[in-house]
Amino acid sequence: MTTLSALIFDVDGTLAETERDAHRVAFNETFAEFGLNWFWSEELYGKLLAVTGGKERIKFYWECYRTDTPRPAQWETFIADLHKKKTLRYNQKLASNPIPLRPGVQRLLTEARAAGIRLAIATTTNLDNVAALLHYSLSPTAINWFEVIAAGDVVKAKKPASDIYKYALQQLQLPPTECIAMEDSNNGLRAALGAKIPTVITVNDYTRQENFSGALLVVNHLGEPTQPATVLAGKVGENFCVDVPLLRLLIA
Ligand code: XBP
Ligand code: MG
Repeated sequence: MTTLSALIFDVDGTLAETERDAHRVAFNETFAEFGLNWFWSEELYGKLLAVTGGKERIKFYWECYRTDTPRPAQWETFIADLHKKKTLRYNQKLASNPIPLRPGVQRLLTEARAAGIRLAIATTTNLDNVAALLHYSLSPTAINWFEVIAAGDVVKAKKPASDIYKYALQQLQLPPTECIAMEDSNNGLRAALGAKIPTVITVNDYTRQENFSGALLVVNHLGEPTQPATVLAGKVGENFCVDVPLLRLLIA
C-alpha cells in the first residue's frame, strides 16, 4: 500500500479560474500603459496559454503574431519591466475583486491538512501572484498551509518541462509515488508526469478539449457535497467528491 504524503497543487486554472478575467485583463491593461496597441481577446488568450509563463507568452506573441511592432533596443528588459507592472496590476485586481476558489478546493485543502497530508504548490506564475490569490481568496494566513511553494523563475524551464515538479519533490524530500499533483492543463499534466507524479485533472473552459491521457482521474471540478464532481475519465462512482479517501485509493 502506497502512502499519500503530499498534494502538489497547480495554481492558475486549478485553484481558481484566474486566467481569463485576471491575468488576461492585467496583460491587456499593461500593454496599453506601455503604448502597445495589443489586445488579447478571450479566444486568442486560449491559444496563447499553450505557452506558459507571462514573459514567455509575451515574447512568443511578439515573435509569432506581432512582427509589425518594433522591438526596443533592450527587448528582454522591456518585457521584464512590462511583466513586473502586469504582476502589480494582477495583485491589485485580486485584492479589489477576489477570484473565488474552484469548487472543492478549500474543502480538499482543509481535509488534507486534517489528515496530516503535506501541501505544496508547483506553478508557472510567480510567488507574489500565488501569495495574493491565497490571501484574498482563501485567508490571509493560508500561505502557511503550504510547506513548499515552487513558483515562476525558480527553475529555468517552465511547464510542460518537469523542472518545477522535480524542484517541489526535492524540497519536500519525497518520492513522486507518495504525492499527487492537481492540474488543469495538458502542459501541467506533462510536467507532473515528467516528474513521475500521479496526477488528477480538473478541467476548465480553456482546457476541456486537451489530451489528458496518463492522468489518474479527469473531472470537471473537485466537487462539494452539494455539487458533486462529474467524471470525464477514470473509474469512480457517481455523485462523489475528490476527497482524501478517494485520492488514497487512486494511488494504492
Ligand atoms: C499559469 C501560467 C502563467 C499565467 C501568468 O501556469 O501559464 O503564465 O498565465 O502568470 P500554471 P505570470 O497553471 O502552471 O500556474 O504572468 O506570473 O507568468
Ligand atoms: Mg494551470
